Amino acid sequence: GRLYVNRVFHMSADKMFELLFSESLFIHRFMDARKITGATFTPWQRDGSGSMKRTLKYTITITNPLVGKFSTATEMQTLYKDSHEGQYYMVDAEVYTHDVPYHDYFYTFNRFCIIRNSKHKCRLRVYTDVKYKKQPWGLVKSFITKNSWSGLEDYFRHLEAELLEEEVELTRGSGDS
Ligand code: YK8
Repeated sequence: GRLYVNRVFHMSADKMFELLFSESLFIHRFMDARKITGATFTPWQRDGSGSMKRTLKYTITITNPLVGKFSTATEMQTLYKDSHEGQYYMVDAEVYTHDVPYHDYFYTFNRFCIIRNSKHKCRLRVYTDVKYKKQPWGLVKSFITKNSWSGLEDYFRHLEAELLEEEVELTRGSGDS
């Protein structure tokens, strides 16, 4: 896998969790900017193991010329029970893109770790991996992997940039350090 984001942000761990994992204005604006439409979110619900789960469905707009312009997607998120409010959050997201070529072979696994640094600082780490449900032919596999990495890199670079913008908004005039 790859580590796409690994940086300290000038906001609390709670704030970061709220921005990314509630139906925040931030995430709605980010989805608009990525042309991710028709998003539905189930509420966070506790499962048998004590973790929390929710499911997102949306339609993504794809810029890769090899692929159709749109795909529906399902994202299943798990917030681990050993996450401690205010201190540490770990969320795994499995993303299935239903309408791209070879969609029945792979999905994307994203792991988000939000770690409290101090009252007004946290570290965000995003690790992503392309996972295979069945083994495709070697050439197909490298094709899928290569095209997934480029799309993911673009997405997480943009997410990081938008979080940095948000950080500026949040710290403006607050005087915290
Ligand atoms: C989520 C991974 C692959 C897919 C795409 C498919 C190429 C098909 C390969 C062929 C278009 C928001 C991606 C990047 C679409 C976007 C997905 C996003 C960024 C040519 C064989 C959508 C995170 C996420 C996970 C997986 C990404 C897809 O929050 O290349």
